[in-house]
Amino acid sequence: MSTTETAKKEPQKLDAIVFGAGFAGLAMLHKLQNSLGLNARVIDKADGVGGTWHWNRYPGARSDTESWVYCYSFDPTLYREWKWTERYPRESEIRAYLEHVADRFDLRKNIIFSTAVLSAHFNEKTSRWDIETDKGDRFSARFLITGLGILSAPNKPPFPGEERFKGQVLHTARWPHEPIDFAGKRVGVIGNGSTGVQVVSELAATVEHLTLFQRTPQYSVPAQNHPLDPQFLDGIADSLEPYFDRVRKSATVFAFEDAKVGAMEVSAEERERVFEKAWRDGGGFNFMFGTFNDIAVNRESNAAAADFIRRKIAQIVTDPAKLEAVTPTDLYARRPLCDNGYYQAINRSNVTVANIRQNPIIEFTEKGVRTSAGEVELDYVIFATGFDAVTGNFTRIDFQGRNGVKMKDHWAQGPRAFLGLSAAGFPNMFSLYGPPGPFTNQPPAIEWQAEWVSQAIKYAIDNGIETIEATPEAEQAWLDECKRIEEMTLFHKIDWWVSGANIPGKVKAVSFYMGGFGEYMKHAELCASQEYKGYTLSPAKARAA
Ligand code: NA7
Repeated sequence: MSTTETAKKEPQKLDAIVFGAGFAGLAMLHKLQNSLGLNARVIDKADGVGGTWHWNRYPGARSDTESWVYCYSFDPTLYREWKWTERYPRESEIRAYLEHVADRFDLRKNIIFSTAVLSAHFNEKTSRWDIETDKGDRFSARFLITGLGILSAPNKPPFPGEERFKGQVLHTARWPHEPIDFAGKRVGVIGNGSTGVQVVSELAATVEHLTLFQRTPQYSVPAQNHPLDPQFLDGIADSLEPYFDRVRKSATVFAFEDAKVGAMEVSAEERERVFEKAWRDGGGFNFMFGTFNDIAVNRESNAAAADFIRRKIAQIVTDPAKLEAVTPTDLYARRPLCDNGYYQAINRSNVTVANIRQNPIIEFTEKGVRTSAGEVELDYVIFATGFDAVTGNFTRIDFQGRNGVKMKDHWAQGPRAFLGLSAAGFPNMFSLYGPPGPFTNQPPAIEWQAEWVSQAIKYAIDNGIETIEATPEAEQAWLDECKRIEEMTLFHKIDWWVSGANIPGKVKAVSFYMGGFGEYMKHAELCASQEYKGYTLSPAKARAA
């Protein structure tokens, strides 16, 4: 044993350890601590709760899911006492909600903040997880649950010369806690996904000039945000269980009802009426999944939706050059966006769209950014370039399962895990909203998974099971099922973060189960009801033998 090893702290023994203090980590800790009475800890590198919402504090940041379903439903009193103020909650309101949850369920005492997990190794001698942090803390935990988030490891593409830029460079997913006054400033925004669209919509009216560096134009529909009547929330609280049961049985776990007919099954007039209504009702997922049931799978239906949105953009953006720049022409098959006045912001005279597909960014200069069309002088450059999504946070921690197999090697050809929860060879480890798992509004799906995992843990404890571990066959069959379904969708035809294509060199992979959450729950319930079919359950005596 080396001197460094002898100097290490003694590991703290835990029943369970959870990585991440966002929606997943808090729900899981509540179950472990308050329902199962286990000795559990959460570790998070942030200095507060919130997960991705701890970091994403950029101007305009908010969820584009309705607040009343962007929350937990497991406790009727919690649901009734928390009054969301707007249809779509701002980042600060989501954080305040999660802080409230942490206090209400007395979770903080078991959360270790400002600490990054370096490694988590499965120890075959003890059948426990050995964890080390950047603070030198060590833990030995029987169960390991990750709530790492699929959209939290920032992607910041490198451009030459950034160090010589005299202005300030910011990334939306690592936004400073102090407010920044952009009044009178020249601001460049790189990226126009959900984040870039929010930043541009919020900042355009404040700044002196905004330049959007856009590579691929996107389809966005109005969010139609509005204040909420507390009585409306009380109405949902009155029938919480059936309401959330319906929400969870829908494909994407949003508040709207799934569409029942295909776009080509109705007349052109009816199609127009449905799209027009959805445009007025607001919401990106509503537009894609609440109008017709085949926008994401049928090219003709997809083209009809795309054509409708393009016509709407043309009614808002009056400058022909800008209109051409922001009008998408490809499939409407990325994550559906919605906005609070994005195209109106684009239309402003103090906003320029730099087409960096045509004229790529060459470098940062002292004064700004140089594209092949020339130099743009700027005070701030905001990277809204998204995330090393889905697997980013898994590959940044040194996870090692049985036989020292590293997660990043196990996932070299893309993520694989039974039900998105359990990778084969990684016993007693569960990943909430891990890949390949459901493609949904997350909080109600996450809390359902947290309950499922807590039941699996209880089952293991009650039945003297030392390790519960997905079989390679179940893992492969699940991946095949995810692939089969994804290949039926148009999402599969697009290069974006869902397939890993936004990160140069990353293997294109199947990251989600796109069969809808209702079907997902059936798979997971069947597994549990058949004594965790798809898992190998090893009793304690097997190890002793
Ligand atoms: P997204 O959706 O991945 O969008 C990132 C944007 O940044 C997108 O417009 C990209 O253009 C652009 N981008 C990425 N890399 C580059 C480089 N190297 N050069 C120029 N432009 C680049 O991230 P968001 O944060 O907006 O949203 C991610 C999810 O978070 C969202 O779906 C919500 O669920 C929350 P591209 O389209 O690749 O041409």
